[in-house]
Amino acid sequence: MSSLEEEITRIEDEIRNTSYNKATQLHVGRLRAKVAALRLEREKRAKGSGGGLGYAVRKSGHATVGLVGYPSVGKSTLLTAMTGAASESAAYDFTTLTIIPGMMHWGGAAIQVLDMPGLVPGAAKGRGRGREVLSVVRSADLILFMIDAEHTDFKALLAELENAGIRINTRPPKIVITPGERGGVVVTSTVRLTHLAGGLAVEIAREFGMHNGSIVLREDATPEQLIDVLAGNRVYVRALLAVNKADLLEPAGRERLRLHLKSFGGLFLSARTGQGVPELVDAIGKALAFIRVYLKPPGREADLIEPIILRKGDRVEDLLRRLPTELGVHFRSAQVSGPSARFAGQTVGRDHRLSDTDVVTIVVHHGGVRAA
Ligand SMILES: Nc1nc2c(ncn2[C@@H]2O[C@H](COP(=O)(O)OP(=O)(O)OP(=O)(O)O)[C@@H](O)[C@H]2O)c(=O)[nH]1
Ligand SMILES: [Mg+2]
Repeated sequence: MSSLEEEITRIEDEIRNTSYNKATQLHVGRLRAKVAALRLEREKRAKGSGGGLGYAVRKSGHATVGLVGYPSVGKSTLLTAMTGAASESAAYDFTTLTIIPGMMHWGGAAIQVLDMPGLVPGAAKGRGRGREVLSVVRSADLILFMIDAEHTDFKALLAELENAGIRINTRPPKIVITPGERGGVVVTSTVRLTHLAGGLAVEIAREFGMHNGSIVLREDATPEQLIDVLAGNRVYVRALLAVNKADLLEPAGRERLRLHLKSFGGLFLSARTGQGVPELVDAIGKALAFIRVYLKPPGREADLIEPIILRKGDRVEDLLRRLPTELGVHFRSAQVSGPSARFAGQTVGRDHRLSDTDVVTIVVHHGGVRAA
């Protein structure tokens, strides 16, 4: 083990063994910042040595879902059940050694599903093909966690992703950091701080090499949240949980699992018999929050038959990416009618956020008005 790894483990142990209360708050916060800074260093080194090389997976379709779970929970069996793609399944661990893509369809959207090697504790530190798997997970639009009655330690899976900078079902913290040249670190907040009071924010910033500048907190953020913003390479991904092999579960076992999973919920299914699979596909489609946008060539009727599929929160620029490149290059404005427009035919720019069932006309420079 490298000394960097030893140092990380030592501090992680110390955090675990320190009871968290008012008196230790500052100390623990400092330790958390230190270990986060060291993890960042570890990532940099792994990349530098070529160790962080991801699998080459070409994203395709309207969104990508990553299957994440311990070995042998049935990820490959589910990929085949949902998409028809062949991915070997077998009754031993680590059957899948690379990323296997499949494609499924939901309400007009094509959804790419990625089957992956099983994840094991220590993945973030490079165990198994952990680092490669995690780099693919980072780029997914939705994570589907999968467990079964024999592999229920869902928290440990979450912790692996946490350690790799992946944040599940949460939004980015409302913190704005602006580095400066002099004057020290100035912390201001729009709310009363209960977790980062007493100079802790400044100390954490220092661990990340920030000695001057401003930190503006627009919520009562925790040390972890501040660390996330300072570290800067976090991704925020939605996730669903599937409990596989329901065909093997007695009602009592199912109830125990349901209690164990508590707030996270979880869809019970059997990848082998197909029971619960259509419901899962539906839940995935809904969670991906697709929207349909219709194009209207100028002076003509809108094509209300074939929508362009986008995601909730997408803007005109995301629509342009789906259209012939010349429209993006010569783009002047867009005219929008529908839920996102204040009035029919509103003229908007590239950063206008679109809504489901909007009708859009693209207006380009030179040659007058034309549309896709
Ligand atoms: N009873 C039952 N067995 C299942 C189900 N789904 C998968 N299995 C079995 O579980 C074993 C492992 O399935 P895989 O699909 O290879 O699991 P995996 O998660 O892809 O495993 P790795 O690739 O090794 O990570 C196989 O023997 C499957 O037939 C299910 O819904 N019910
Ligand atoms: Mg597999």
